[in-house]
Amino acid sequence: MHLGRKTLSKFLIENVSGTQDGASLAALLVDVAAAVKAIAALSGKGALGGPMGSLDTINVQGETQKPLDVLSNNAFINTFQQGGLVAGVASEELDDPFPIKPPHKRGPFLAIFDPLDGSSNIDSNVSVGSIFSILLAPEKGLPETADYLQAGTRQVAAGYALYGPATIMVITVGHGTHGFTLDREVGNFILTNPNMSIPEDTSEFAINTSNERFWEDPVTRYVEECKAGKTGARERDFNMRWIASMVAEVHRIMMRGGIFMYPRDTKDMSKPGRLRLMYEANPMGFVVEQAGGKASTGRQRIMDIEPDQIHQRVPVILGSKNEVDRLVHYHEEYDAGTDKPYESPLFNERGLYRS
Ligand code: AFP
Repeated sequence: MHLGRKTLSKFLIENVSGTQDGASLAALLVDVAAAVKAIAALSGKGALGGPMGSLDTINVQGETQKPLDVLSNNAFINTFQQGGLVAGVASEELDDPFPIKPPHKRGPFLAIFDPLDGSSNIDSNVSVGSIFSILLAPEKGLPETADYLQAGTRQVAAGYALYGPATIMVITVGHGTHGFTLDREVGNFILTNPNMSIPEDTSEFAINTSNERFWEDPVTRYVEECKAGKTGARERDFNMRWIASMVAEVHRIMMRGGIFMYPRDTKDMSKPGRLRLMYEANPMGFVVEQAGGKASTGRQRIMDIEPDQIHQRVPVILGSKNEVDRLVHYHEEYDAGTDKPYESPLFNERGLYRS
């Protein structure tokens, strides 16, 4: 039991609910936490909760849905519909956003979410998560798709939940990033990580190297330099991680630093990136920046992008400030034609195969 420690509700009352809009936002974040608790309970049952595997349905992304994708989506939608604090919702699992209609009450916000990120990991019992972004709704009428297409800088709140050994919820309303751990016995989120801070430097990178042949030169240069470790330009060894669950990668970076990359690649020229701007890159960008990190496409700050589609994809490079800056600089050099071609340490002055 954690009597005396600060619950999420107490934190929100003290830090968010100072104004009328703030009180509504605080109440909305309590609703988000309720959906997260429901999903934590569902995902925690594993195969005991019902069939695993895949459904016959395919979402708008062209991905086969899992039962837990659908249940998690329903958990968010039902919570938002009953809560009366949002005017509309958009989800990774829905083709189009939909407005809240009577008999349900509409509120002043728009909620955009990825109900279950990393769901390819469910069957192997690896951590998955939820990501959410909150925007202001138009003051009058039913929200239309165009109303959701706001740059990340206009988010009023964002965060994620990680369903790992413990369920963690990390949120920002623009005054730092704060982490809460679910006390399962009591059902409360407890403030365990106030004012999270991402170390500026790191020796850990995360990227799916199976895509290496499709990367642009600046990314290849950066990753090769990390892999060369002490024998290369960086003169220190790096470690690599890849979970294939963005929430788990971002949470690791929040806790100990690192850089996460899902860069632009040429694997599928119709997609300028793998990750989705509105419910992955923007909310994670907000959370990371509020913890002192950076989030970029390599050529532009993520949160400055003016969206043109609800399911828009973007390249994502985020995490420890100095490493993100370095990779952005490599993009600048590449675009200006001033970068040096990458030289494998195996063949350089000190390498095994000196020419
Ligand atoms: P889903 O939301 O469809 O589960 O996708 C998760 C994700 O977009 C992100 O969490 C991971 O970083 C990425 O997929 C991993 O994908 P790879 O299979 O390309 O490594």
